[in-house]
Order: sequence, then C-alpha cells, then structure tokens
Amino acid sequence: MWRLAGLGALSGLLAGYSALATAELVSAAVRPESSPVIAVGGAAIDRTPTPVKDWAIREFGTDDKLVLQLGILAVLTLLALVLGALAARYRSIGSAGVLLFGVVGGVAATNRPDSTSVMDALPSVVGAVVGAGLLYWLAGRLRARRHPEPAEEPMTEEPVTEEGIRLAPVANPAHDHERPGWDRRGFIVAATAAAAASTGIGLLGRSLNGARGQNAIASRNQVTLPAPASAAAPVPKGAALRIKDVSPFMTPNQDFYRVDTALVVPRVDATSWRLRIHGKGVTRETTVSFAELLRMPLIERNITLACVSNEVGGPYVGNARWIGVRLADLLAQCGVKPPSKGGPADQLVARSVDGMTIGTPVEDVMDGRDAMLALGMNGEPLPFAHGFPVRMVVPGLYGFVSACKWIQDIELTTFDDYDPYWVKRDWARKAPIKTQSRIDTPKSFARPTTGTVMVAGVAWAQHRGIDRVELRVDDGPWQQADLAAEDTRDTWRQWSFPWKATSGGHTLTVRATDRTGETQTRKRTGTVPDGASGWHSVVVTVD
Ligand SMILES: Nc1nc2c(c(=O)[nH]1)N[C@H]1C(S)=C(S)[C@@H](COP(=O)(O)O)O[C@H]1N2
Ligand SMILES: [Mo]
Repeated sequence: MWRLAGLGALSGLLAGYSALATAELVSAAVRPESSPVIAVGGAAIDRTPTPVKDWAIREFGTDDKLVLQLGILAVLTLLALVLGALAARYRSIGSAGVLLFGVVGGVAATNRPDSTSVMDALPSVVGAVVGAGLLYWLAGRLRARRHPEPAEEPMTEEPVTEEGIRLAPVANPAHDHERPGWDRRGFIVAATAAAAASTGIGLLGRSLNGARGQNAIASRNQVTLPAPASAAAPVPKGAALRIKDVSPFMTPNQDFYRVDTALVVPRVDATSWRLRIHGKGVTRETTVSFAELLRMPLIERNITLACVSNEVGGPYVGNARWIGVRLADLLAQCGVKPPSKGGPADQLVARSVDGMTIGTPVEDVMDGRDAMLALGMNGEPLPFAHGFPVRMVVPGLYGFVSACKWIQDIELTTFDDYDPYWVKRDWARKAPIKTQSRIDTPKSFARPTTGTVMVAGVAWAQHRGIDRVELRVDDGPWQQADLAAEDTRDTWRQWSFPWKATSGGHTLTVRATDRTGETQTRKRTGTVPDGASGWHSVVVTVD
C-alpha cells in the first residue's frame, strides 16, 4: 500500500519532469517566455501584493526571481508527488490532474502582457499531455499484475524450499495484497527511459532557447556607439575620493543594481527593433529604428539612477555614463508640447517588449533636463539586463516612473486616462527621487579601533544637487562632512568624515541637504508609495 503510493509519487515526479522538459523544448519553437514556469512566474509577480513584492526585492534583491522560480518548482514537485500517489490508485484522475495544470500554464502564458498569440499555450499543453500520458502508463505498470492469473506467475517467484520442493501458493487474500504484484522490470525500464529522454529533451530545449538569443547578441556585438554631439564634461578630479569601501563614483555595469519584473531577460534584436511614438498631441506619429537613433545627434551624461524600492541605506542606486538621444528633441519633432506650452498630454507612457508600462510626466521630460533614450551605458551598448537596445533615463525620477528598459512604444496620454503597471499596484503616479545619504563605511557591527576612523559614503538628490552632508555621532551635534567635488546635480556625491573614534559602542548617523536648501527628513517612511525617507545609521563598537 505504502510502496504503491511511493512508486506512484515517483511516477508523478517523472511525469512532472517530462512535462516541464517537453514544455521547454516546445517553448523554444514558440518563444522562451511561453514556458510554463516563466509564464506562471510572471503571472505570480504581477499578482503578488505590493508589500510582499517589496519585501522580496528587499530580502532577495536581484535573486528575487530565482527564489520565485525555485518556489514554483517546489510547489510543482509537491503537486507531482501527490498526483502520482493518487494515480497509483486512480490513474485517470491523477493523469487528468496533470492535464489540468497544463491548462493553468497555458492560460497563464496566453494572458501575459507580451503574449500575442494562443500559440503561447502550446508548451504547457503539449508538456502536460506528455506528462499525463507518461503518468497513466507508469501507473499502469504499477498495477499490471495486481491480480495476476496463476498461469502467468513466474516460477521463480514461487517460494521454494532448500530441498527444491515448491510450496503451494497460499490462498490468502491478505498475503496476495502484500506481494509485489506489479511489473517491476517494466516500471524500472520505463521510468529510466522516461528520465533519460526527458533530460535529453529538456537540455535540447534549453540550448535551442539559448540559441534564439543569438541574433540579438550578434546585433549587440555589431553596435559601435558614435561619438556624442554633446559630450559629458570630464568628471572633476575630486569627485572620486580615494577611500576604501566607498561606492565607486561610476558604477561598473556588472555591479549596477537590477530591478525589473522580467523572469527571462528580453533579448531584442536591434536590427528589427522599432520605437513608435504616438498619442495625444502627436502631430507627426513616428516610428524609428535603432540605426536611425544612432545617426541622430547624441548626448552623453552621467546620471545616477535610483529605485523606489531602495530602503534607507539600501543598495538600489547606481551612477553611470549614459549616451543617447535627447527625448525632448525627439518628442518636439513629433509635434509634442508640454502641458505648460498647451500640450494636451501630461503623461508619457513607455511600453517595453515585455509588456511593462511606465508613466512619466511630459513636463519633466521636456523641462530642459537631460531625459534621454539611452543607447549606451558606461561606454558600451546597454547590457541586455539593463534594457538593450534602448531604455529611458530621466534625471531626478525613480526608475519605476522613468527608466523603461527594452522600450518599444511611447504613448502620449494623460494621468487621468491611464494608470501604468506600478500605479495599478499602489505606487505613486509621480515620484521624484528623495534626498538621501548613505554610510558605506564602516558597516554596521564593524569593530574599528580607537583613533581616526574614516566614515564615508554617498549622497544623492538628483536634479537638485547635494549641498551639504552632516554626520552625527550618538546624540552629539551635527558635524559637516567633507564633500567630494560635484560632477553634476544629476549625479550622487561622495562624502567623508575623519572621526576620532573613542572606545565603546557608537551610532553614526548621516543626513544630506540638497541645493534647494531642504534637509533630508528624519521621518521614517517605507518604500511604498513614493520612496523611503529617514536617516541612515550604523552601529559600531570601537575597541
Ligand atoms: N521593462 C522594464 N523596465 C523597467 C522595469 C521593469 O520591471 N521592466 N523596472 C524599472 C525600475 S523599478 C527601475 S528602478 C529601473 C532599474 O533599472 P536597472 O535594472 O537598469 O538598474 O528600471 C525600470 N525599468
Ligand atoms: Mo525601481
């Protein structure tokens, strides 16, 4: 009885594995994002309550997606075990259960915002049919000889005494129930074959899915970023302090934080990519290619990007040198006017290839700041994870209201008419970046020795600029920190403070004041809806 359930559970596991492997292969023929785990994962992300999502970004950071996928796999494993155990007794019901999950996956895949065809259901459905079929068949092996014909009973399975005398089978129904009444060989052969075939199919699917990105990779390799018509001024020498453990003034691409909802990083082929600009007040609707953007006059700017999900003291902020097309110029060519000049649209909604929507005030984009369609980041084409081929960057606004990656559509509309993705999920419609400062060194719980301890970090108030940074030791007075040279008001600023550390436990607190004269508020708020506020502190013990 328990053995039957156990073998059934094993069959369920194999069926689930073969279903996912098959789905992987079919998704390579449809599109990678249509695979069930990705589709269900995407649907889960979109439906995750904002507090939970915020918590996941905080706890797991860029690994949040890995955690989610592992979670989905854990749930699927459990379901497969249960359905398998069920199938050992009721094989039609167990197999039908597998089919049901295929339907769930298929519905999830076709309902993704980037799904354009019912074909997206195919991987889930075909996978489930294969998995259900395998489970049905394996469960059949388990029962093949539950009630064996006496004539079919192999001689060797009869109990035989040492003298070679065959004992008569005992006609005992209870005993009959206990004996291994199943096709052991058939099951083992089938199970092994299914496991091996699934692994082969899955690996083939994986590699085909990987190969699909080759055109995109090739198109990225072919990009040569032209010299900008308007170069960024050289970073002042004093902008980067030579202090160990301070965030480098320019954040290397591989260290740049990543926050998005994409379970599979979109790999867009730049040669077929187009951006459409349309909507209210657009008198000349425009579609531009990547090559056309590269031929336009480009600007190069250092801009510090920040995520609204960044907690006080958190890591989701980075500074890069972006090169791209001034968005205001392109919009003006399309006939767009900001609301202050009588334009009918106050919201610009950017749409990405993966269905993300991000709304930005048209006024901000056209008020003279260097809002851009970025094509390059720190001297190279955008990395895929950061939006290749084109993304938006707007100085002064959190990423969720400005920095659409993998952009493919810009629609001019109004805040009244349309709520983009995050706004539908409790986040604010408008979200300028709050003035913030962070202590990078020493870290909390560090144990420096008495004497001079270099306290240092970064402060940012994009598009307003940092005017002053102050440090407080315990409940002492605020003391002016040394500020590194300012690059631009759109970039962060390093600061340092040589602290005469005395022994014992101490709390170090930092605050910044921006160039409008406003000092970073001490009032602690969470990240939802428009960014965390409060002061960053670290607690250290001086030995
Ligand atoms: N297509 C797309 N663009 C997106 C997002 C997203 O989820 N999808 N996230 C936004 C958010 S919340 C932020 S903070 C920035 C982060 O950009 P980065 O990952 O390059 O640092 O991208 C923005 N652009
Ligand atoms: Mo963000």
